[in-house]
Amino acid sequence: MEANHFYRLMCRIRFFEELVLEKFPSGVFVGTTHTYLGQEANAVGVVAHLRAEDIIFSNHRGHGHFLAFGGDPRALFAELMGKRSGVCGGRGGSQHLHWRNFYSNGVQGGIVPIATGMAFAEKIKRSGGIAVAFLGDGTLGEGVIYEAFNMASKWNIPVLYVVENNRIAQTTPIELTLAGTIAGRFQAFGIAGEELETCDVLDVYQAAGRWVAQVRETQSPAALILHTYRFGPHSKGDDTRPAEEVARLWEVFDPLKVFSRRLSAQERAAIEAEERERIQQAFEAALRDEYPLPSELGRLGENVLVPTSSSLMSGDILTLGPSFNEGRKQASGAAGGGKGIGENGVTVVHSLNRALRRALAENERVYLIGQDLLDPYGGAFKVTQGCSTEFPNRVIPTPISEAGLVGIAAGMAMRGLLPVAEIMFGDFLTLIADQVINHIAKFRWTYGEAVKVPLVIRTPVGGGRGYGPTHSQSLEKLYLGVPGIHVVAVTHFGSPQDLLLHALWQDEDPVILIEHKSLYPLPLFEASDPDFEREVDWTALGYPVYTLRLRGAPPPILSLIAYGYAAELARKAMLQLAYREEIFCELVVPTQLNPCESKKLLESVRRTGRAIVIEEGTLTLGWGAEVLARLAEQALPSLLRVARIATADCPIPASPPLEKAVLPSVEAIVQKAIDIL
Ligand SMILES: Cc1ncc(C[n+]2csc(CCOP(=O)(O)OP(=O)(O)O)c2C)c(N)n1
Repeated sequence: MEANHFYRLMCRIRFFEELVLEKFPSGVFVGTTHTYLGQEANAVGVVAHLRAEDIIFSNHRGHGHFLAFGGDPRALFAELMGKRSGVCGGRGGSQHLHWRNFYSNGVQGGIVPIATGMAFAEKIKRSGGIAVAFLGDGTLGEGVIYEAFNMASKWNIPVLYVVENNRIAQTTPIELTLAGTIAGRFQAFGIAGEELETCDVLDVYQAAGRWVAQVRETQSPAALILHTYRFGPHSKGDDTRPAEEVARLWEVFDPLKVFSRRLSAQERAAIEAEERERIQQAFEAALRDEYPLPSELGRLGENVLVPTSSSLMSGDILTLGPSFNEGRKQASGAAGGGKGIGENGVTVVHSLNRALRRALAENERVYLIGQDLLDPYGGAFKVTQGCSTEFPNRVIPTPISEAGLVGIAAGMAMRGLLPVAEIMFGDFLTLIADQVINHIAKFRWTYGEAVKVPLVIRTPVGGGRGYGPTHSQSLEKLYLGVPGIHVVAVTHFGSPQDLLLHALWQDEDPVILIEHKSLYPLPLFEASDPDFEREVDWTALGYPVYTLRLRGAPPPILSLIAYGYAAELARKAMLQLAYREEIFCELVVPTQLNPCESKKLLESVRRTGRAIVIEEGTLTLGWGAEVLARLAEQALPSLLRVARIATADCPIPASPPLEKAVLPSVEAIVQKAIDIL
């Protein structure tokens, strides 16, 4: 390949990523992004050796790999915007790409065994194809990759593992997480390879050539370890490194600068001008492209509930007219379960943060453990902000090892500590399933009550932000019905602080605390709310159940039952139904999902005769299905009609109109209420 073409591709990646960061704040892109600034030489040098039959499996930082593979910048921009012309029609967003033999996914580690399996298949088929898996240094914390290395070596699988060691994972420097050496990890499995400390694409090209050829010839795995630098933030605006350090990287290690010395001034200017123009054109074309329609959700979108009544679309929140506000009582509902200490005017995220600080201050047994918890970053959603500054020895930053960190936290809990583990996205609850189901939830019972595991696992869940299929889910149902663990959902109708502290101080059983991302910025419900009055009751395990009614409204004829953020949708629907349709509901908001306790729900349905259960997990076999089964078993004969609203049984797309179609909405609740009445 003509060497100047390397410069062209590196410029394409560079200008693409710069424009992404520049335009992100304007709101044209959805979800998130991880730019490849500074690492351009790696993708270009490696991908240049691949043939049509070869496979690339990339990760969250995949734009550079995609563009080096020949991917279309317009399709990539469009994917980041959630447009129909995107690489995956807007379903995946930045981290979930597939075109020809290029694949990427945003869950660390999991791609490594998959790429290995693909290479195995190519070997079995004798296609001559090999696979290349790109992974970051932080991903070396995921245990599952070692299982893949072992099998790849044992079974002689033709896969090249390319580790891009940019020396930092999100905000955590490699020194805090890597024991031994990167090369040693491969040596342990008998995998040959080479390490390279360079930002010159020609060096990468030569080394990659040797190892791609070796993998092809020997039909065995190899490793290429590229020591490199990330020039941009991890995602956008979240760089915790000192500005001078980043400026020095640009100065000394810029692969474009290094290569451009080989070009004449004219050659360089011409390539740069062409690529800049190409990227600008691609961006503008993508901007003009259309969003997909809900009808384009495809095979898995067939059961999506599309609201039919246009009169009910996208109404703003309305406050009730005076007739419904007559007879308004002074706030009497907050019999405990209201707001925690000093919570006037705070948001859900602040309330949770206060809980953690109080817990650390009040009890030396409390430890926080998880990824990127240290200040100044303070956790991906800032729930732990300030904790490591105040309690430096009791906030433990971990590698990207969900199963490992939860296992360690469980061990700490069994030996007398009170750990709070954070799983950065609820989607990664899948990675801890074995730890939770086969270990943590079972120990106490199995060991004849001789041990307890007082571990709290906190995790943000939910969609609505365009994060796409693997960062938007509400997967708590995976743990519902598992004996031995409490699953508890934060609500802004009570005190998240008190809820978290109750989960911690009960000091008996493991708890998974579900925190919907869209709740974080919401202010806590005030007992003096002008429209709603609130009643609080408690489960046997001491978790609150809230019932909300419209002040001064006629008796309710419909129960809305919802937890987490779905309860906020239900609250808005309640206002619309009352104001526009004169349909009066009461809203029951449990916080304890597992073990499932239905007393308050039954009481409500016995009063109203009708129920809609709303949740953000997928519909089939969800929490709502269990609740309705219990109502059917126990509330008859007073039960007249029931219905469920949930996320459709479809992956959650990144594209805004598609995501909106899949997730539960205020309009869907209103429409369903009208339908069943
Ligand atoms: C299983 C899992 N845990 C956590 C995350 C959140 N996350 C996304 S990227 C990232 C850092 C990855 O670091 P590294 O592997 O070094 O790659 P880099 O970002 O430096 O390219 C983290 C923690 C994730 N996507 N998947």
